[in-house]
Amino acid sequence: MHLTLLTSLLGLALAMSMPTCTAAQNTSTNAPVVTDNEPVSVHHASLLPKANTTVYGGITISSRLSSPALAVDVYIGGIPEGQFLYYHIHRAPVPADGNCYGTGAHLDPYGRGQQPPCNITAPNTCEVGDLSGKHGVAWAPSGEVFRASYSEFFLANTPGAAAYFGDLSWVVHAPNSDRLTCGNFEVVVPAGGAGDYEDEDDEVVAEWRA
Ligand SMILES: [Cu+2]
Repeated sequence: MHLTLLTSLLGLALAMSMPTCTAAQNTSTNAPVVTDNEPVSVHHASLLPKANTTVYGGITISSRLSSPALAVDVYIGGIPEGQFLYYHIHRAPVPADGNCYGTGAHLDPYGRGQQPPCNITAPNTCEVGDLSGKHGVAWAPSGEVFRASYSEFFLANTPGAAAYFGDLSWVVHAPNSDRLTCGNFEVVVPAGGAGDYEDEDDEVVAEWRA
C-alpha cells in the first residue's frame, strides 16, 4: 500500500476514535442516574459553628414517591459580603475533633476526579458529591440567606449503594477552597422507613404525564 494512503487511513482511524464532544471526560466515570432510591427517606446535616467563620446552614435530602430523584433543600447564611461559597458532599464523616479537613475528598464513587471543573450543563459528568458544581454556588446579599431546592439524580439513599451519602458529611468552602465549616449527615427517616407517607406531588406528576 502506498505510504501516504496508509498514513491518511491511520489519521482517519484516529480521528474516528476521538470523542466528538469537547469535554475531555472519560464516559466511564459518568454518574448513572440512581433509579432505585427507596421511599421514604430524610437525611439532614447542619454545619458546625466555627470560630473562624460566620457561615452557618443546613441541608436536607429526602426522597419522593413521584420520582427516583432525591429532593435537596439547602440554606447557607452568614456568607461574607461579595463572596460566593462552594459546597460538596465529602467521602468521609467529620471526625470527632470537628476538623473539616478530616472528611477527605468529594464523594466520587466513579473516580472522575476534580479536574477539569464540573460542567454545570452536564451534571452526569461531575463528581457525585459536587453539589455546587452541578447546581450553582451559594451567594446572597449582605444579611440574607442563600436557599436552593433542586432534584439530585445521582445520589442514593440506600446504605451500601455506591452513591450513598447518609453516613457522610458536607463541607462549605471559601472561594479559595479553604474549608470553612462542615457537618455530618444524620438519618432522620431511613430509606423505606415510613410506611404511611403521602406525596402531594404525586397527583400533579401523574396528571402531567397522562
Ligand atoms: Cu468540598
